[in-house]
Amino acid sequence: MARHLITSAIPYINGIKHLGNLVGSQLPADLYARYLRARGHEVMFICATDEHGTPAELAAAKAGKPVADYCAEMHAIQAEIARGFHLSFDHFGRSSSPQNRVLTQAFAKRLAEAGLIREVTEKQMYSVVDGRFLPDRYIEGTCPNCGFDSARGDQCDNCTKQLDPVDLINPRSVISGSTELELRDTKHLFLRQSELRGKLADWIDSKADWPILTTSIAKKWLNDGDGLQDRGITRDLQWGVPAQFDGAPWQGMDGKVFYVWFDAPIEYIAATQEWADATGGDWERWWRTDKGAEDVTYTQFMGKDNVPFHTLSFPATILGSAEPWKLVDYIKSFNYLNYDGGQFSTSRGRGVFMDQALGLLPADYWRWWLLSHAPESADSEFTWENFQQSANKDLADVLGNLVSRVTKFCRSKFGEAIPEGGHFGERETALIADLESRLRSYEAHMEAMDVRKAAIELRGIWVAGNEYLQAAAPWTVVKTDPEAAAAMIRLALNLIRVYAVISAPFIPAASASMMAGMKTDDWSWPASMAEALAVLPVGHVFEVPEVLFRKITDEERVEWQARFAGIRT
Ligand code: B3M
Ligand code: ZN
Repeated sequence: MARHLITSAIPYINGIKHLGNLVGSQLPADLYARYLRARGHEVMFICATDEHGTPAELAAAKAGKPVADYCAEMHAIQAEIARGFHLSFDHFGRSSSPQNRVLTQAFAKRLAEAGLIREVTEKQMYSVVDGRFLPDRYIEGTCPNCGFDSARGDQCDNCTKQLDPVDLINPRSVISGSTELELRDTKHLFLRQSELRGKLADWIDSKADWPILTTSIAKKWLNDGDGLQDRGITRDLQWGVPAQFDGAPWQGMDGKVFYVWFDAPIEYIAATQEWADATGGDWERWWRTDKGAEDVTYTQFMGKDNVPFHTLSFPATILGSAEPWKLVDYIKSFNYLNYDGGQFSTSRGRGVFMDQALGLLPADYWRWWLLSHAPESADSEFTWENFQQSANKDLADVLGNLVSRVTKFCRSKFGEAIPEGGHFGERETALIADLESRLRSYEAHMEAMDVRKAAIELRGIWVAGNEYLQAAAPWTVVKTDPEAAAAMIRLALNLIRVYAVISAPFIPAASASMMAGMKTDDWSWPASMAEALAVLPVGHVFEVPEVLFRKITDEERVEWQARFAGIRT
């Protein structure tokens, strides 16, 4: 059995994420982690909140709270919602942890010793009234590209153009609204990423098996973008990892912190240290190739906008340190999920956010729809019609119906135990052979992280069971040949356990209900279908489970569509 390190991109702390964020990193990472655990592998699944930078400071100010308090509260909320979605993190850390502070400073020191950090004095916007520099989102003004009057210092929300604070027309401070701004000199640390171009190119070239989406973005930035320009890794902010060297401020860096994108990926490692400190576990065997991590397979999950940071910047930190850290082996990236004819919008509250989704329906409905429509080869779109149709058909009509029909029929004709008598005929043999080959194909898709293909195959496995029952018709056969009907039902009851086991990565709560109904905790993955379909022996007691999936009504669909169209209150 192998060891797998899995990380999901760590969500920003400033607010609750929408379903598009969820399907782009945390949810597929959870699917993969659950699958690998079910196959007997040792898994370390890490996520965290990304707590530094201007978004956190500004959101805290808006909420009227000290930023540390704000982050602690939001972390607890995000952790609770993650539990609601059954995200099976081994640890959900915080980038503001003491572990991350120490590690981030240690990386900076190593990079400085390797000659990869230079000091740059540059001009930045300074607010006289606020008595401070205004990095990134602390400044707003008119977009030079589209004329939008509330463009932020780092990006225009209207036309999405990346901006520099000095590009803005009529700039003003977000803190005070003051326009009394001037350009002042400020000193920053720059990471000399360009020095690492050769190493990064060789490393990326060696990853022939990466998805096209990942490789194309990596190569674009490596070759013709400005992705490898030396990059400022400090900011004039208070909240963050202080730009210190051996516990003392770097000369001239007093009161400055590392840029949020410098410390955020380091948190993958630091969060594993947080886990180790909390549990007594060993983090080094996951991350240090001199301490056993050379046997680890490391997979990262993220949306496409995060790919440059994970294929260039973070590897530059790791490679530049010249220390034996584990580098990522495989990067699974995702396109965007759109919402009902437009985009999800956090600022305008357009679309369904994670907390709201759980208020409407249990997590498994969302997990199934999102994963079976994951934006892998292209952007995909959430529509309420599609969601209703897919939940009602796949979950209620196909899977849920099979479970309830089989268990209820058995209860009424044979009682609540696996019935004896009869034997399998041609139809059963054919079903078992069909399921066997479908299962092997499902496994192959899961191993390749082809999420949609895996969902299609799983649905095919559910459908095959239904079609078998339809054709075998034990409810008719029982009238003339009860022994033959008993054999069919014995097979079908065992099929419920098999479905629970193999479906759990997608729909863990429903799977747990199915297992509880079958009164078994034998979660062993089917090595062969013939054996797996005989695990529950004659006489094994079960009970009819509660309805697994209810249907979404047309009234609900219409009401929800209106409710989530815009402006979140
Ligand atoms: N927080 C951006 C995002 O949530 C950022 C990811 C960090 S991964 C180290 O999309
Ligand atoms: Zn614009």
